[in-house]
Amino acid sequence: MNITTDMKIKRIIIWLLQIAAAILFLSFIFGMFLYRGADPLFLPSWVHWEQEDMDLQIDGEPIHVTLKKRCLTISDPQGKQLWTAPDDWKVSQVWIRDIDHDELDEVVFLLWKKGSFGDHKPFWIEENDENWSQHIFIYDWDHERKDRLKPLWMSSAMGIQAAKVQMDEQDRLLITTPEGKRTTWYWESWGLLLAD
Ligand SMILES: [Ca+2]
Repeated sequence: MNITTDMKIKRIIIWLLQIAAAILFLSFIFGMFLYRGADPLFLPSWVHWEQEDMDLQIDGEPIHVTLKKRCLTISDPQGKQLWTAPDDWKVSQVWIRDIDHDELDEVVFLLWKKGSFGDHKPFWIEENDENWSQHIFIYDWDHERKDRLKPLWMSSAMGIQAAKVQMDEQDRLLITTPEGKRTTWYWESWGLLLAD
């Protein structure tokens, strides 16, 4: 083996090592991207993502509700943040409505999150899964709390795909699937039930 051939082999080895390092680096970045839940690439294209920017009152308290870039935030009229959804919750729609008919409005939203269950998974489930799924979360408004939101009802993974949800005049949820099938859900004592 002469000196020229030897140098060529060294160059090829260095070149291959550089490619391997680049692949490792990109895999690491991609893994971090997935882990942090900055997932928009992987959620279905049929999801209807709404943007909201509204001033309103809930239980007599003026608030500002913002839904931007899949993040839900509730602030006071001066702009001080009262509550914001965790980074890994991707909120697609929000309503301030009296869904349980107790004459007080709740904060209701449709979101995507990892894991079929929230913090309160059934005792027979040992480990939450890592799949993205849709959920409906409902919070009471509580003036005593600094963040104002008191969890009322957090659904586990919805059994149906909700491309878009509308709230009717009776505060029922009309859920439309990507195929266009619509079902009606209403509050009954403890949770949402499917209407006949
Ligand atoms: Ca209510």
